[in-house]
This record gives sequence, structure tokens and C-alpha cells, in this order.
Amino acid sequence: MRKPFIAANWKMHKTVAEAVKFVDAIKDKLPDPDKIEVGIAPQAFSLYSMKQAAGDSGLQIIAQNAAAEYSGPYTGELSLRGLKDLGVSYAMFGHIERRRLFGENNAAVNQKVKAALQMDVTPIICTDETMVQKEVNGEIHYVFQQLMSVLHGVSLDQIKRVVISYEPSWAVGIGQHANAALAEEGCRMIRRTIADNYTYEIADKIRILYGGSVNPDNIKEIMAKPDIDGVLIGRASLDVDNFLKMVNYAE
Ligand code: 3PY
Repeated sequence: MRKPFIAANWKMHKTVAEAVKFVDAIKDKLPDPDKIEVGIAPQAFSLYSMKQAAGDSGLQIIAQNAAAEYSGPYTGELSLRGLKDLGVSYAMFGHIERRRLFGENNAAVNQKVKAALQMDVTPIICTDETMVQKEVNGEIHYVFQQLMSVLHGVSLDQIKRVVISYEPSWAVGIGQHANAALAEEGCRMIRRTIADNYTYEIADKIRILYGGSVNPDNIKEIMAKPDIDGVLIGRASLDVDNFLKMVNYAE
């Protein structure tokens, strides 16, 4: 059984005080962490205070990004070593906004993913690609080239620890209704890509999230899809009531 994972991507929103207030408001109203995992990815300066505020509630505090290098002269970067020291267990990599606005490419994301795995921080790999159809020996194969580039050199043992978030560009940051059927199709193809390139057993265990305009009205339909194990929520996660409705979608 794959444990559902409901995570908020707060992007560049909320001060430390606002973030802590939010955690205080939700931490006693979260679902059983053995059944559903809940996380929030705030701006880096809130990670420590939110960790403290979350206490033993089971709420995961997630980094939105980190550098591939563990320390050194990298002004403005965030180290995985520091995240590990804070007790942060997850970091997101390759979000479409990082690719679009900050020029991150597959090679850079790949380095970060491998560094996170080495540091025992679980990467949440965001992939925004649309599938490429290829004909091989008369058969149509769907290929996730971006995902496979980002996973280059990730071993059979390491891939088990990865979380993948399918965030198609047609759905991110626009606040429109996500198309659950297309979201499922993408996640199913990602699972198949993992099966083809690793093993079926691993593909069956790996968690694949969907990200893009998830909100309290569409989360149930999205979470009912068999290959979607969770969601990464943008704008709708900024409001306490909305967020609580979404993490408790199963009730
Ligand atoms: C969105 O829904 O806008 C996201 O970017 C989720 O990561």
C-alpha cells in the first residue's frame, strides 16, 4: 500500500510569523500520520520555526529547493547538510517555476537529486513534461525523457526512496480546475516508465503525486485515481480552512 501524501507548495508566500501561526492552527487537526502523510514546503527562512512548531504532530516540513553541493562558496544557496541537520526529510527539485524562471535544467536537477539521496533527504522530483510518443518495432512507447534525465545514475536501491510529482505546465499556477483524467494518465505513464527502466515491483511501490491547481473541490476526484498517491498544492494550500479540508479529503 502506498501511503497518500498531501503536500503544500507555498512558493514565495508567508512570513515566519504567518507560517508558524498556520502550523499552530492545523497541527491538532491533521489526519493520522500512519495513514496519510501531510507536508508543507515554506520559504527556507521558515523551515526551522515550522519544524519547532510542528513538534511531534507528524507534519513534514519540506524544502522547496537545495544545492547539489554540501557546503562551500555558493552565495545564496541552501545546503542539504543544513537541511539534514534541521531534521528536514524532504526537498523538492525541478519545479516548473525553477526551470522556467531560474533556468534550472535536467543536469542541475539530476545533481541535486543525487546529492539529496546521498544525504538521506528524500527528493520530491517535479516533472512538467508532456509525453513523447516513440515508435519502437512497430509499437508506440511513451517516453518521459525529462524524468529519465533527472534520474540518470539513480540506482535501483535509491529510486525506492524517491517521490515523483507530475506537474504539467497546463495546470501549474493557473488556479483552474485540474483535469483528473489527464492527471491520472500522466501519473500512470510515469509509473510505467519507472517499471520499464527499473522494475515493476519498484514502480508499484513508488509514490507519484499530481500537482497543478488542486483545490478542495477537485481533490477527492484526483485522489480517487489509482496511480495518483498524493498531491502538491499551490495557491489553495495558503488558507487554513482550505488546507484542512484537503488533508482530510478522505473523511
Ligand atoms: C501549483 O499548483 O501551482 C503548483 O505549483 C504545485 O506545485
